[in-house]
Amino acid sequence: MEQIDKTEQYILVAVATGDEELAWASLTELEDLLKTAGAEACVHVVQNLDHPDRSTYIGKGKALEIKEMLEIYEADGIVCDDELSPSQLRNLSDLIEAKVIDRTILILDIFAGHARTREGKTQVEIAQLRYRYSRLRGMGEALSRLGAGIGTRGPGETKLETDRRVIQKRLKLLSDEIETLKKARDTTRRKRTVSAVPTAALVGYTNAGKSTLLNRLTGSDILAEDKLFATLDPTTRTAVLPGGQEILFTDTVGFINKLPHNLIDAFRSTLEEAKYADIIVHVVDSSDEQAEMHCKVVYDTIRDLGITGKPVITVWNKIDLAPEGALFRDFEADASVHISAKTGAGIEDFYSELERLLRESRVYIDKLIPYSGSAVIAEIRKYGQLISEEYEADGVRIKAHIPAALASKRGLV
Ligand SMILES: Nc1nc2c(ncn2[C@@H]2O[C@H](COP(=O)(O)OP(=O)(O)OP(=O)(O)O)[C@@H](O)[C@H]2O)c(=O)[nH]1
Ligand SMILES: [Mg+2]
Repeated sequence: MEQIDKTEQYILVAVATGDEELAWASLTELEDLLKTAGAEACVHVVQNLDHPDRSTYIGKGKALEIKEMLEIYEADGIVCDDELSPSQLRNLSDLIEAKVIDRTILILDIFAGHARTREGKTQVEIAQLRYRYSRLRGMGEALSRLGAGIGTRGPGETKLETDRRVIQKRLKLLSDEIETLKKARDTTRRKRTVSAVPTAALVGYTNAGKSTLLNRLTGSDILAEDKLFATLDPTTRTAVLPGGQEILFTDTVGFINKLPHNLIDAFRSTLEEAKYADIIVHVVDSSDEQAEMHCKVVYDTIRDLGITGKPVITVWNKIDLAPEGALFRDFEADASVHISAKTGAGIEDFYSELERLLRESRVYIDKLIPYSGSAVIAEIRKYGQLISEEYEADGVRIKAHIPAALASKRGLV
């Protein structure tokens, strides 16, 4: 008989420890992730528990129910909406005698499929190998159940390594490579800082419309599509604002609820692009029912990355799709605008708020500060971005970008 290749089918499973609504919404997102990875969901299951079962994630009774459901739906396995511990993964896979995927494997799989640059691919492979390495011992059976689908693909469709010693060697090699790439990235960034052109970083939840906005602002043509994590590698493009100010916009990888820690660590150098920006442009999909939760995730993630103390302009995007009369508020932002990156509506407001914030934010100084002014020097080091410091006979020559408020307070402009 002819073998027909069918799309992998999964049952999606979540444990609700509080708000059940949130657990269902999170499964909807998990289904989007699964589709992006090229598989399909046949049914969603939520179990209410005080906390996930320590040894099997869901309760044993529930697991046996799911085992029956797997037969009825002829599904390939299940996807759990949290990162499972090595023993949860093993025990659950043994109980249901089928493939168990967790949220982390799924996200890593998508990243592997979307990485384009050498840095992106290396970062993903590091995250994947670290995840595998911590789960190899005693996991032979559960791993072999993964077969050849989700969870086994490295960047560029390479097969992921399964031997502990080989993994360790490979991790060392990849980490060295990342160090080299990081140096190159730092150099490029330093060149940018010296040129004194301000930078705005577009950050936001995945699929919010960051790349679409970058394309509109800079007339570029980078990939923007209705997929989660379409962008992995930061892209920087220049633009000139209506008032004549030149500016650099950087598009970055999107965030998601429960972003795997391995991934944050591995992607730190690209995620941190926003750390060196003068302004954060926070893009939100205002047509998404979960917009409020998305905002929270974005603020939590940027705080985790140490990106604080920068002016934030929140862009409520996709206003063409948002429900009429909906109220969008972000109390953490310094400015808020409503736009559609797709139709161009509201872009003028965005420009004028951005120009206002830029004026209020940072200025470039090149000053000789006498040695008696050490307190001022300390302030510049603390609050500004230092480009260079040279010790001369009469004092320290400092080149830096500093907050406009500090510059005027200390008479540096
Ligand atoms: N209707 C409408 N669709 C939009 C708008 N902005 C973006 N989109 C669509 O939303 C989808 C996601 O847009 P992207 O620009 O790829 O989103 P992103 O934030 O870069 O997403 P990732 O790179 O995956 O994190 C695409 O299908 C866009 O066409 C908008 O203002 N209105
Ligand atoms: Mg994008």
